[in-house]
Amino acid sequence: MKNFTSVHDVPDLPKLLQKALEIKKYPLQNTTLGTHKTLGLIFLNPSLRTRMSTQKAAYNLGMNVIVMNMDKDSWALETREGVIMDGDKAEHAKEAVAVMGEYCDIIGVRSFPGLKDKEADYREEMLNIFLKYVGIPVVSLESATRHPLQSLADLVTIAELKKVEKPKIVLTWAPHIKALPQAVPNSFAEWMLAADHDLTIAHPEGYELSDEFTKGATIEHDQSKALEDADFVYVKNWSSFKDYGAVSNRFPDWTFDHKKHQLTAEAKVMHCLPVRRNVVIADEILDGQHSAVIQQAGNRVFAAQAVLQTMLEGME
Ligand code: AN0
Ligand code: CP
Repeated sequence: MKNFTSVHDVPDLPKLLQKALEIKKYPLQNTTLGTHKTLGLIFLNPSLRTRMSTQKAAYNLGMNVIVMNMDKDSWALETREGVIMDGDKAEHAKEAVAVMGEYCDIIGVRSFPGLKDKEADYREEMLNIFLKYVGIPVVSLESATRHPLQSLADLVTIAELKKVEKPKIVLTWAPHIKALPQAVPNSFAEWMLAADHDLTIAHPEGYELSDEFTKGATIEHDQSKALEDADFVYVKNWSSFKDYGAVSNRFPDWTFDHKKHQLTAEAKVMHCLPVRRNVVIADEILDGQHSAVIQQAGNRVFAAQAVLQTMLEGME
């Protein structure tokens, strides 16, 4: 596995999932695999879980880690080609990225979409600059359109908690006060379908995701109907793909609460976090016995460790 930017980079998905589950049982079996290897974690946007879990995973493999908060601590990066750089951007991403590649053996990058220009975001401008100029393997820490480390952790969590071979998994849109990326739901859909799971996606009309990610899922505009007999409910807000980045209607009645949960088959409730309580998911669910959100965040370590270990094994 040269890079890890989407499920399409994974040569054998069941094998990677098994590896993550095995690492969870024995996390310290390969503490020298990464000796004298450096992982760079480059954040152009905030993070709690991705930052800490990926760092922990690298430490479990004996790697050194350099965390760089580009948005706060570094020069503002230009990404456009051929521009006269007489504005507020001090450095072109081409040089910055190539330089970072000199200091590291594997690099992770988080780069959110601007949510203004659909084509630019879905072209994955920043991620592609890394892929082109860094010269070392790249791990996505959430790009404009995908969050593969999250999705792998979600797959691990479902594998641990499922009671039937093919559980009913529902990804439901929920309200939010801000315009959020489609990366988490895009990626979740893509990974669940690649893993041959039974996926229903519920959202109000106007919040359709790009069908590049959802082909094979059942789409439902009636949230209550979608939730019937669900074994897992993945709650997440996203802004409109069609009317790109817009939050035209907030649909407050889509908040996931106890009443909604009663429609399910005692579903486990998932969310990537951070979650706004009583906007996206009600207190009684997050504080109750059906919430899987902490286990899910815990599994981020083992997802990241499986990915880093696979890359390091490929370098031996
Ligand atoms: C981000 C998102 O929805 O993509 C990060 C989630 C991991 N969420 C927020 O900005 C609240
Ligand atoms: N779920 C997730 O990626 O969280 P952070 O944004 O805190 O890293």
